[in-house]
Amino acid sequence: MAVQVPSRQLFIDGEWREPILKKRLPIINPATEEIIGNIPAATAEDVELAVAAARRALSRNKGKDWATAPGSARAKYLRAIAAKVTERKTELAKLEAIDCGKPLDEAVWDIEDVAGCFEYYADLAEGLDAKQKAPVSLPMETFKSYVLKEPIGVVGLITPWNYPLLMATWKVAPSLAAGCAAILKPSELASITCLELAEVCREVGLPPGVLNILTGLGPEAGAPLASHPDVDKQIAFTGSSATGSKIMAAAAQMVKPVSLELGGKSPIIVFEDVDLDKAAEWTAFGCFWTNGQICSATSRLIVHENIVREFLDRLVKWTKNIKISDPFEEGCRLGPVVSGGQYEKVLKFISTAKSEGATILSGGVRPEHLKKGFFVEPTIITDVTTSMQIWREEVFGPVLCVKTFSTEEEALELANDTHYGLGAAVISNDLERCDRVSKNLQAGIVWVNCSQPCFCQAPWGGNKRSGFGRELGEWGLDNYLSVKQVTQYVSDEPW
Ligand code: TXE
Repeated sequence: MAVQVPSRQLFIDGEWREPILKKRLPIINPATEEIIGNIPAATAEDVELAVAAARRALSRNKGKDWATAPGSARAKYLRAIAAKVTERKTELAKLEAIDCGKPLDEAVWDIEDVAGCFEYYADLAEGLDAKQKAPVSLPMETFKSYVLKEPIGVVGLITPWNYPLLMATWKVAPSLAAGCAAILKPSELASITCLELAEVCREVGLPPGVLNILTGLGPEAGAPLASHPDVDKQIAFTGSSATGSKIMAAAAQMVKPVSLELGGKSPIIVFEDVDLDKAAEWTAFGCFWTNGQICSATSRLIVHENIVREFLDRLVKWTKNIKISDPFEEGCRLGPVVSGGQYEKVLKFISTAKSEGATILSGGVRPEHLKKGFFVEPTIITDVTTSMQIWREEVFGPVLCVKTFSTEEEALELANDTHYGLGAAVISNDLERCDRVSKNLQAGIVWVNCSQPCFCQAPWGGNKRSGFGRELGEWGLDNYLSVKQVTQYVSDEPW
């Protein structure tokens, strides 16, 4: 399918600007391995311009700036962005699909979620006005106290490639709703739709400098943003634990807040009382959706020993029916992984699992009918021990590893046997047991009788090495607000 990739520049201070060093990076279609365009590559000099523009956006017009305007005024822009995104939905979905390899239908849902998220934070921006000056009850009548919620200021946002526009939106929408000015640095592996978001912002007349978008490499564009002294929140980040740790170290030098949404190795526990077909479907969905390139993918299956054989039979059958193809083909359910690097990484995980003694029950290779592109068959690995790399480390690919259990305690022990703590799923018809297990799972998100559904109203984020801070819902807005206490002495008596 012909998709025209627009040629764009960096978006700084409401305008398109060529990167100062004039560098550009190729865009590779992961389904064909062909170069289909290029993106501008920002460096520290461009970061300087963007941070200065964001600062100006917060101090324009003597107090009538973005930050101090009523939330309802900002909400109008967020709604206008949502409307434009909806208007351009099909085109944006095609650009997303060709850039990161996700099936076109899925990309359409992502873009719908993008519009929904801007709408949702428009509502919260409006609600913010009524929440100002919330009284605090004090133990002494001689004092009166209230709380102001104020935007943190200039914020840096660094995002990954698996849901390029949606992950950016999870940060852009609440930060703008809060009254912050933002600099977004999307992943160099999938930036096209974020640059289109810039065009959308230009078209709706978002005040200059409120959102700046700098594409480019992590060390060249992301690192200078993460260490810039004029950024107040440094950084809202989604990505790998290794990069998250570097960002946190840079922020620590300046004592700046960060929120980190990092990797995961999330478990899915399947008890013996389940409907096997339904449980197999959720298990497959939980691990192979978006090719397992989801931070919360439930990639460790912990299944009751009494049903393991029958369950795996159905799961393998299920995965064999998944259509793997170019994302634009009718009925495609799995496209390629995002890049050559990611493809090599996934295959290496599989070969290491084999060499450590695990069994590749199905998949593990490139599908025979696809000679080009970064395609990997959905892979199920058994005979896994808890010391193997495949059990411990995030693959970020369509790879499920399996262990069995006999008691609930054992299942929980296995589920919590990880440095990560992002998602977890439990499948059972016994809802009391589901409640009990949910309480004992060490994760920021627990799914019962499902895996991966995500709503912009509910908090999202992890514990342990999966990071901290919560995105989405009101928690997402709080990420970009600081709380000010105002306390007044209201007595005539001398203090
Ligand atoms: O991640 P990075 P990559 C995991 C997944 C994947 C691995 C590597 O396992 O295989 O990470 O992917 C920017 N200072 N996840 O290399 O490096 C980078 O440009 C500032 C899980 O893509 O973390 C991009 O915009 N920024 C994850 C963003 O960080 C830097 C999603 C993420 O890239 C930087 C993605 C630096 N020094 C990958 N170096 C999830 N949790 O969803 C890089 N970046």
